[in-house]
Amino acid sequence: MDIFFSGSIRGGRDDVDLYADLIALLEQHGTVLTEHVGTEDVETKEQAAGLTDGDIHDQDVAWLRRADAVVAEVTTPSLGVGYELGRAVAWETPVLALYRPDGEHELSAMVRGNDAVEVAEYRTLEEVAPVLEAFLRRE
Ligand code: 6IA
Repeated sequence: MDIFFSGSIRGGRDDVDLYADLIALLEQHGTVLTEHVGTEDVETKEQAAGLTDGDIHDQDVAWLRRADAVVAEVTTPSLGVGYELGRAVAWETPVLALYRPDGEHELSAMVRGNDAVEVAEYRTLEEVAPVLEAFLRRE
């Protein structure tokens, strides 16, 4: 199973270590196409590799199209994550949005109010592991 993990980059990197932990959990269930989202210095690395914003957009949309399931961490609001969720929903790719209610941002109604998006609230990694397993087992 190809899994697209979506998490904030330019929206803010406060949760990058959590993204890495979530990606490690997801790798137990399939191939994560977007491991770089959990890499601390993704921006520096990609700048060094000479990737333009156009390259990044085109590559990400291609991975998103290929994915069997999308898992997004949506606690840190991100335009890119919201865009990816919208495209995944339009393609009818199953989407799980993980949200920590203790954060400083209320979850967008465009995510929580979307029947095509499964929203799971959680506080700890231990809590989220069975949620991931149940979601991916269904897909
Ligand atoms: O708006 P955001 O940057 O927070 O959007 C984050 C989402 O867009 C992630 O889920 C990624 O799939 C995608 N994305 C945004 N920026 C990048 C990126 N590098 N590399 C890969 N995926 C990205 C930006 C670094 C640049 C300075 C070279």
